[in-house]
Amino acid sequence: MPSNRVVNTRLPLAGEPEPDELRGAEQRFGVPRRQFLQLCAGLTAALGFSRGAAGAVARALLQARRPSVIWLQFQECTGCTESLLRAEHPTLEKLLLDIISLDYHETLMAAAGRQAEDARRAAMAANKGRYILVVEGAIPTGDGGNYCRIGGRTAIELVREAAVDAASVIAIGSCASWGGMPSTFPNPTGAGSVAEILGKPVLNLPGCPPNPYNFLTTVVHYLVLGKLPELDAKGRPKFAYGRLIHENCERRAHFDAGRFAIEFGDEGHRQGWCLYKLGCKGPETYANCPSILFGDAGTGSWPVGCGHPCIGCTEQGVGFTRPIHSLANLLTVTPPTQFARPAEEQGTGSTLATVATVAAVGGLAIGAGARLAKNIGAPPAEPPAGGKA
Ligand code: FSX
Ligand code: SF4
Ligand code: F3S
Repeated sequence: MPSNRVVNTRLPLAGEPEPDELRGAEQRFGVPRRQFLQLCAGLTAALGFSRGAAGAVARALLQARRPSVIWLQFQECTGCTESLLRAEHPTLEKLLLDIISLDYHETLMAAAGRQAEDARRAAMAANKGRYILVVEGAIPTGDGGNYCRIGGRTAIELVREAAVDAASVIAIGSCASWGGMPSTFPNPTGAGSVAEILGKPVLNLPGCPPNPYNFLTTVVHYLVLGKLPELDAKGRPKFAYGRLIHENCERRAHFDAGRFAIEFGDEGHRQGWCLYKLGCKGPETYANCPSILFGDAGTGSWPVGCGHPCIGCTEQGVGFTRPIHSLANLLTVTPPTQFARPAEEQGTGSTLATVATVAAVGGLAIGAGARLAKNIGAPPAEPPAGGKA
């Protein structure tokens, strides 16, 4: 008689932690060990490491010394913190808050007033030269910095003081990366970026809000290799901002075939056609939104997937600068060869782990992996009825 016993066919990762350590991971992070290892494989692929490095990533998460993080907030809406806390991927926020030592964070700490000020100073002194400074929000420079004072001191003074003894500085969100929404014309408060105020490059994670998975991946890179990931000319990690949204968008086949939504709610919009003519800035915005999605809410959980044009929130000079419904500049025109054929409809979606695995196995960037995974099993389909634009 055939046995009903479920056989575990998963191949162990090279350098995978011992079963005892993995049991510890279950208790510590509150996720089954298989899910934990899948997440590590996803992080490994997102970082562009070879698949064999997933075991080392898992070990680093379990064994590395938790880096101290001091998180300052200035001119912003707290969306960066909110998006981190609302992350639903197997307890991403739990994992993140467990692998770092969040020693100062105004929104999350219980202390207030003088106690909070003392806590910040104590955290900086105790971790001198070793802490990661994360800054959320722009820094207002107008009127001598008077538009943002905390404990009587300006944001300019506070960020400069905290940066002196920081091992690394991360500007999280578009506000901190390049001024973001507070710097919208005519920028009455003189909102500027962290890099401008410090007068030196920092790691920027733009997005309004930024994707928390990119913050987690940056931290994991730091844990595994002891340094921050490679950056582009705008200080953004290449693993997350190396490709245009337009290159990995599930609606790209419609763009290539000339099928556009012209108005919200029209036939093309309802059919999921390209949003370029509604002002989508995907063709000039570098970010991995279509590949890693938001909130782990499944296929389509990103602005374009929900039917709204990308406003270019990660891109200085695009988001909060150009009118939302003006046409984007097309930085690239011809599609790479791995793109879906124009007649092909999108598939049924994929989990992050599937995407990561496909990307890693195929040796492709995660975005291309996502496209591949989304189209696996989706037969070529006739274009939907209705006129082309
Ligand atoms: Fe808000 Fe953050 Fe936008 Fe800014 O995210 S979501 S206004 S980037 O600094 O809190
Ligand atoms: Fe996607 Fe926007 Fe590019 Fe159209 S223009 S394919 S909706 S990113
Ligand atoms: Fe922002 Fe566009 Fe991504 S609006 S969240 S960069 S899809």
